[in-house]
Parts: sequence; C-alpha cells; structure tokens
Amino acid sequence: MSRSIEYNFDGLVGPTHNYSGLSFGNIASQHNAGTVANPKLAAKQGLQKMLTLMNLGVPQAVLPPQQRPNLNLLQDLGLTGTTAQLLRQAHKIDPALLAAVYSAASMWSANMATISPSCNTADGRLHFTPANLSYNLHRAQESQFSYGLLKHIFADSRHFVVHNPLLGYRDLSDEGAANHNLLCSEYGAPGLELFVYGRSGFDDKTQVPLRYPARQTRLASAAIAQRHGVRSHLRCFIQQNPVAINAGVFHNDVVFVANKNVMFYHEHAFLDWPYMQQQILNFFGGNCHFISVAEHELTLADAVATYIFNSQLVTLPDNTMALIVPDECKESSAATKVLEAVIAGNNPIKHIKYVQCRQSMRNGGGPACLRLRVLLAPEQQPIFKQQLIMTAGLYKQLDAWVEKHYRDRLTSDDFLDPDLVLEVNTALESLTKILHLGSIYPFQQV
Ligand code: SUG
Repeated sequence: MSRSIEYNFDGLVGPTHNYSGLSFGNIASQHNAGTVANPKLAAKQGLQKMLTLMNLGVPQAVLPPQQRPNLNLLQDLGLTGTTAQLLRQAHKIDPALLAAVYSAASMWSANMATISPSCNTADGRLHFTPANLSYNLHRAQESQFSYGLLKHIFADSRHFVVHNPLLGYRDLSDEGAANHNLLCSEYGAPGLELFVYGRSGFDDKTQVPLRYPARQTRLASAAIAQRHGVRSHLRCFIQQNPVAINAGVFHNDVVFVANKNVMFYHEHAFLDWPYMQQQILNFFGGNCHFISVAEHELTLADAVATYIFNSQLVTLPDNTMALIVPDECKESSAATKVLEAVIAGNNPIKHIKYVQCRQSMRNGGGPACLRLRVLLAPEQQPIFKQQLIMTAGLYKQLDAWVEKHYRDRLTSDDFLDPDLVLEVNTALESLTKILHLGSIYPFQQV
C-alpha cells in the first residue's frame, strides 16, 4: 500500500428504523412522520449500496448501528423499573421521547464526526471529533457511543486522535462531516478544509430570520479546526445560505458535494461564494472544477426533493470519478438533465451510478448521508479494525443476518413491546460476533 486512499464507512441501518418525524427542518422526516417503515428493506438497501461501491473498486467499510431503544438515556432521565415500565413511562411523558430513544439515526454516519487527514494536521496524525449533534435529542444521544466506537476502531494513538465531542451546548452545535469538505489535488496532499456553518453562535442577532434551524455553528467549526491542529492556511469557513436552510437544507451536504478538486453544488448553497471561490481557485492555481447548478436549471426545492447533490462523488481505480446518485433523480426531468450535462461536461466525472436507498431517503438521508469518509495514509490503512472492511463474504453474512433478525414493518405502535427490545439485543449480540467487535453495547456490559 503506497498511497493514501479514502474509505467510505457506511452506517449499517439498525433494526428500529422508523418514521417519527423527529427532525424539524428536514422536510422528508416531517412529511413521512407516522408512516410504516421497513427496517429489513432499509438495511438491505444500505448493504446493497456498500456492495455497489465495493464492486466499483472504491474502499468500503461498515459501522455497526447503535443500541436502541436507549434505555440508559431513560434511566438518566430518572425513569426506573423493568424494560416494559421504562417504555411505558417514556411514552406517558411524551411519545416523542419514546420515539427518540428508538431512533436509528446513527445510520447517517456523515454526521458521526468531522475528520482531518494527517497530511493537514500539525502533529501529523488523523484527527476525529465526534459530532455532539446537540440540536436534536434523538441525535445527541449518538455522540458518546460514537466516541467510544471511533476509539475502538482507530485505537492506535500514534496515528489517530479521537477527541471528545464538543460540549453539547446551543452555540457549539456540531453535525459532523455533513458540513465539512476536504478539497485537494490528490489524496495525501495537503488540502483545504471547507467548514460550513449555518449560524455564528453568540451573535444570532445578525442572522437573517430562519424558518428552520441552522444546526452547525461557526464557533463549533472553528473549535474543531483548532483542536485538530489544521494548518491555518488550510482552513476556511463559509456560511450556508439562509435561503437554502429555509428550503429544507438542514445539512450542507444536501446542496454540495466535493471530491479532490471537483465541486458539484447548487448556486444558492452559500453566502459570499464568489470570495471563497477565488480562494479555492488560488489554492489550486486554477486547476479545479466548479460544477454549479443554477436555480433556473434545478430549483432548491427540487434539489431537496431529489437529493441530487447528496450523491457520493468517488474516485474510481482508473482515476475517473463517479457520482453515486439516489434513484429519486430519475423521477425528475430537471435532475436528469443536470446529470446529463455533468457527464457531457469538461470535468473528471465520467459515470453516474443510481442507487436505491428510499427507506433512508424518506427520513432525509441520501447516499452521502449514509457514509463517513476517512482518508488514510499508507501506514494507517492496515491498523484500523480490518474486519469492518466490506468484502463479498461479509456482505453475504450481513445480508443473512438482516434477513434473520429484522422486521419488515415498524411503527410507533411497536415501541411499547418489550419483545422488540429482546429481538434487537439478540440481533446486536450476533452482529458483534460477525464483526468481531467484542462487547461494545451497553446491554452486553451489565
Ligand atoms: O438528522 N433524519 C436525519 C437525516 C440526516 C441526514 N444526514 C446528512 N444530511 N448528512 C436528521 O435530520 C429523521 C428521524 C426521524 O424523523 O425519525 C432524522 O433524524
């Protein structure tokens, strides 16, 4: 292994995937609230996407889901008793609390952490900050387990640093890599880290009125760049356009994707983009590709409906790039036209691959939300937990595991059933064996 490569770590969809409408400002989540979910199909769609990437020759790995329902959280909130009693009390306090502890949202691993590659940092190590996700309870409960899991997977402290999540506080609200991009000429060459925020933190009076929440603050992004030791000329910060947030762009990766020196985005993604564009041009000495889509070609509303920019932009073994696009784009003539123009254009993107992740999409999570990118230098590649690397054999095992343990129908009516909890724990117990992860889950530690 002689060069840096980028792994996509996809979050395996957990057995309690459901539609509870917990994310205000995420239009799909709100729209599909209360509908019947199919966790089995959701997990299989996710696995199929991983297999597709692997078969394209793109390094692929998998992350286990978190334990749900999160009974520890209910106990932290002062509830006591048997599992059935805990669930009943939570429901009585508020059905949304019960839904939150059942949330399978850790599947969207783009929100798991922000990562700075070792070629960018002062100490030459790869730095992770697990996101505090402090805006929503159903997501904030992910951060401590994510921290432990990252430490477990990337255990060698000579190469990897896993920071604590930032304090879970309104003005330090952090949603991870969904608001962070690495721009570089080659993997392994120092690159610009583009941190994207929705509001500053502390000085909210200056903000344009927002209909929906701005989940990432500049204060959080700046703190992450600082603790990672990203060299100062490699950090830049830009604000999301409030118009985009108000159209349902709750994370910037809904309107912007980049890989190496190629950027594909909606023209209304950012405030003050011309200035930043100039900085990026200077960084690359002009050798970069801005593929900007104008509102008259594709409206922000259509960008949110199709998730065209939530595609994964990946480098293939022959050094061309492919866009891994959600199937929903086929249903929009505007999106289809945009994709045709991308392929015909003078840029490295030569392939479009459609993937089906509709179960996740109905909660506002497209292909790019489901993966965490980790750029690894040659010496780092053999020292993370290798059993998480996707192979044809692992795919088969995981698919059979899902087939055996997952329900094909789940609604909030099922949440009071303690048998569901046992079922989930049995599934997770078996998963830790397949992935050789040891006792990572709270229920395995009592
Ligand atoms: O945080 N949906 C997630 C979707 C996250 C998408 N990730 C990226 N864009 N990178 C969210 O809003 C819905 C859960 C529910 O409604 O039950 C949810 O949490």
